[in-house]
Amino acid sequence: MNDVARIVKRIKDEDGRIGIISHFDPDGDAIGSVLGMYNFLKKFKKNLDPILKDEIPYLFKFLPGSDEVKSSPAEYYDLLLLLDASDITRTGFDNLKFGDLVRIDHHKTGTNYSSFDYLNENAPSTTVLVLDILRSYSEKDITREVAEPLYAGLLTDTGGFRYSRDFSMAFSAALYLSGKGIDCQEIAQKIFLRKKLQVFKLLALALETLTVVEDRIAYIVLRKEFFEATGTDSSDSQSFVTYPLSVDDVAVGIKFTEAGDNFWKVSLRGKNRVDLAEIAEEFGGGGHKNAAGLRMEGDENTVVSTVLSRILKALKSEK
Ligand SMILES: [Mn+2]
Repeated sequence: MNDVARIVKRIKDEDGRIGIISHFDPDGDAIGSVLGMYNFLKKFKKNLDPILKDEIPYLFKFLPGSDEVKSSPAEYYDLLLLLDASDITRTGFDNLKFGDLVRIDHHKTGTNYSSFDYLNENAPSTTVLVLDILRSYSEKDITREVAEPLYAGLLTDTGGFRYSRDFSMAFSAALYLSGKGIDCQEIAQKIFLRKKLQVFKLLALALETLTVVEDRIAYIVLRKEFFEATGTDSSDSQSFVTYPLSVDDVAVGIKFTEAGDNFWKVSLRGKNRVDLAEIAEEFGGGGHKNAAGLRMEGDENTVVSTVLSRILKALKSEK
């Protein structure tokens, strides 16, 4: 039996409690994976919890099922489905108890748990891998409520079909999902064209920090005071790393976000020159070659210079 068939059988065989979970600070792919799986399995299972540690950003709240997501897990799950997360710690919960674990993911880094892992780092999104599972489970039950979140994950994780390791996988999944009664234009509009005015005020402050280093790296800094001044939070800046990455000739774009006292979240995006997942991993983070993240303690100057010098070193040795 291959990975997909094994996982489908394991889910079908489960009569107990099933949890569906993804990473903290959920993005479109995390939310889409959880909701796509949840809306599908609802037709077959009773004891089913979709769980996300952090609130769903308002841009994704239109997705069916988003108001049913729980912010804390039950005491025990007979079966836990971990989606778009390289490791159980990425859920943000340290009290998860479960029997078997299924991991479906496209991150390059991470822990292998069992024969119930379905991992493919070439996949454009985790929702595409979830789609493989659901197609094998029951094609006719992939209804609009299932297809819409899956498409949203694919759309956002490819940056609107701008980047992917495997475009044929991305386009064939998109073609399949578009035949399931979803309105692709409306979904794109809801996700990309509904920003609040405060988000632009935040962007304006962030862009004032835009700095280019040796013509190869560009970065922005999001300080706590920016969020306070504009009435926003870090989920409003999820897409901002595109701006430093968009600078001509720059190979790596970085966003530093102040997430606490002396605590920073660092998002790295690349143009296929260095392996950012490898660099993020050195600092306890992870991700993909061209999109990775890490967390670091220290003051702004220390964190910025530590990350910059590591990436400059990688860029120089890559030449
Ligand atoms: Mn993803």
